[in-house]
Amino acid sequence: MAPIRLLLALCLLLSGCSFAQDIVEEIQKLGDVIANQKTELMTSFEEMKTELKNEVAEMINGAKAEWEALNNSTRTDVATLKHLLDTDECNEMSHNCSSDASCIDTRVSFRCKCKPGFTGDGYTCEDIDECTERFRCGPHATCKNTPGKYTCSCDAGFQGDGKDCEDIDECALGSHKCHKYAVCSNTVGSYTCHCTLYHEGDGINCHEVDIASCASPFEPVRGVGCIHIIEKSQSYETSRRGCQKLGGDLFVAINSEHYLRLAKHFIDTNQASKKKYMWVGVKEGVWLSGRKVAPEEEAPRNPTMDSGTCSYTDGDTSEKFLLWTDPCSTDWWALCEKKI
Ligand SMILES: [Ca+2]
Ligand SMILES: [Ca+2]
Repeated sequence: MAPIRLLLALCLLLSGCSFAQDIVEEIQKLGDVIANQKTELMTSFEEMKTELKNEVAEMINGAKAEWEALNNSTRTDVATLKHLLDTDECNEMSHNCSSDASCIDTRVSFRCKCKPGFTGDGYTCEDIDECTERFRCGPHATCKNTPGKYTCSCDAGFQGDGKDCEDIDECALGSHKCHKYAVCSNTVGSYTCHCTLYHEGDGINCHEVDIASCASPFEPVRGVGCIHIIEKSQSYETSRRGCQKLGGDLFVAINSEHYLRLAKHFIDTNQASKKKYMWVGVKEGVWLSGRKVAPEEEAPRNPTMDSGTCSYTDGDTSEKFLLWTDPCSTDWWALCEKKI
């Protein structure tokens, strides 16, 4: 490149010609391209060399075997050669290749080649432990070495083919082991359980705790919380404001069990027999906590939670406590709760 730079320097000195600089830049670019191609060629050359070395090694082994076969033969006439030429050691199973190798018949003998997944000279083949190499399996998967192969299986808490493993949402699938009075939260690779309000424990086992007292006019309901009913027919929003004025809000179920627990209380205390409808904390199919109404919480004949609808409890059911919907402007009583 030095003579070109000299030429450029001279050219600039004499006439300030810019085209010479362009030429130098082009030549430099060309130099870079050639350097890259050289690197690529060297890489493929190295690969070819390794492949060729292996092939040659196999051929030498084969030739050695042929040589030994000839030397070991007790006969020295034409019939010997003919016999050797006609014999297919691979088919006759008279070869001594490894059981993990393929036998290849040659003119006077045979050669052995380790099967894919094995390494060696063909007479002795060892399994390749693919699991020692990184990235054989995907993230969140475990590699297991097997003879000639390997397997990838997703770790516990994940599902997939071993290359792509996705977290299992145990809470959505219902495959969790949370207690019925616990809330399940999905995590990557696992999940957690937390006992619901007025229950305590490790989430797998939850037991009820006593509610000592509630601020008036709220009353304690075991396993549910502090509850109060406003016995005045008003719209959803007005009912909610009524609960809030008392320091609480419309009742929000943490899960279906929590809800059924309150229903049982209403049946036990004859509240259900009053056949009064009460607004609860559900608007357009979503509890005020943000939880969507579960299918088992919806009344079977009124399952639509359309826009502009709010939910009330049908206190007159004898076994189930289900949500019904009405336009939010309808006037019903209010079922309030106050967090302790
Ligand atoms: Ca293997
Ligand atoms: Ca999970």
